[in-house]
Amino acid sequence: MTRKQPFKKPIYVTRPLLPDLDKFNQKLQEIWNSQWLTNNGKQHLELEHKLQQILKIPYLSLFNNGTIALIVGCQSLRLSGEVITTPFTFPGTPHVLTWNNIKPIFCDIDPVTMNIDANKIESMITPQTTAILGVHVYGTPCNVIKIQEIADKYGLKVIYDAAHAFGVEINGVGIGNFGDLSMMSFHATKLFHTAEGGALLFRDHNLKARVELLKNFGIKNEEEVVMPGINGKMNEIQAALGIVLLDYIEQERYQRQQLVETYRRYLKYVTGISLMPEISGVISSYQYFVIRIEQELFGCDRDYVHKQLKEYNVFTRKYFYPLCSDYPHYKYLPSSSSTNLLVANQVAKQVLSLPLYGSLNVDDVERICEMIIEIKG
Ligand code: T4K
Repeated sequence: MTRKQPFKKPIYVTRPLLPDLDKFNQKLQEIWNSQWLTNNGKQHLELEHKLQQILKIPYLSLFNNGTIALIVGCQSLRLSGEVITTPFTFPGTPHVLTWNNIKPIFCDIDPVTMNIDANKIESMITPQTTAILGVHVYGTPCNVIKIQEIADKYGLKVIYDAAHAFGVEINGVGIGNFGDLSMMSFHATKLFHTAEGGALLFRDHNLKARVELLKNFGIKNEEEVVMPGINGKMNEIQAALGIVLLDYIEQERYQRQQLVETYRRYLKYVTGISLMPEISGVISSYQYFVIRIEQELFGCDRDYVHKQLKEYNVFTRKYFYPLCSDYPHYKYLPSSSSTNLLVANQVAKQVLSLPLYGSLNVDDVERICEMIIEIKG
């Protein structure tokens, strides 16, 4: 069998959506004319308002990145002590707890959704627990109903890292409406982005004022600083990029959907590969397309496929390996033990995030699938 030809140019796991430069320049001209670059300017207000509508959420507050947004989110709910979370996520998630002087307690994950296993949360609650921090990994929603039931029973807050979940809905309800608040990331690698950026989404009117103070040093007015806030503000150039990109999002989603369908069509019958779950009633963010490779059935392991694909100029990513519970800062926590995290340890060795972005075409994806099948041999 002849080997498939490598791609001429590197194919990355993602590429940022970029607008027509002339359109962005027009926005920049507006900003130049206004001489207003940050601190709740016109672009900021416009983007905030538009996103509220698109994401179907009563309150949304823009930030300079998702991590600062989540740090402020924890502060706004006055979380302390211990927070139960998942080890199968980006480092930002547990680090946010650490920056708030909160101890992360790692709970195992569900073998299908790869999100925090709601059935295992209750056994991890202690008198120090103040909240549950779920992550909608790859945009797949957590078991939001069960998590809320547990939180209500024990008087805990619920906070979601929805970094991957732009535009996700459950039966028509925007994902930000679940829990006390959610964070979205608008990093360049996300479906919708502002180069760097993020937002907090919530329903409680009372939270709005506190979040706004916390993200602007706690400044109430020229003479009063009422709490130790931070600088979490999104600037006008970021916001303008977001506004211009909103016109491109639907096309980008459509293109990604075509690519995801192509991956599914090619890979669903390959022995040893399992695909991300499709959950009825859920609108996807098409943020990532992730496969799981089971070595015994596939014939070689995930690391081998990841390495071999580089030979074809395809740069996949192991989102999320290693587990956060294996980082030096967290590995000595009792909840980090491998016996507590059996599923997470297994999943982290299997996952491979394949290239997914709108400027990729269906032929490219077919070629990537054929390469994976060729590697299997
Ligand atoms: N929670 C979760 C669950 C998250 O996934 C993230 C971020 C956060 C919290 C924190 O939110 P932010 O504070 O970032 O708003 C990337 C992103 O930097 C990170 O935002 C994202 N998650 C994570 C899943 O992916 P890396 O370290 O993999 O990025 P990097 O630089 O290796 O980029 C990946 C690929 O993307 C590159 O191989 C090529 C392409 N790329 C990247 C950039 C930055 C481009 O083509 N152009 C670009 O400008 O973390």
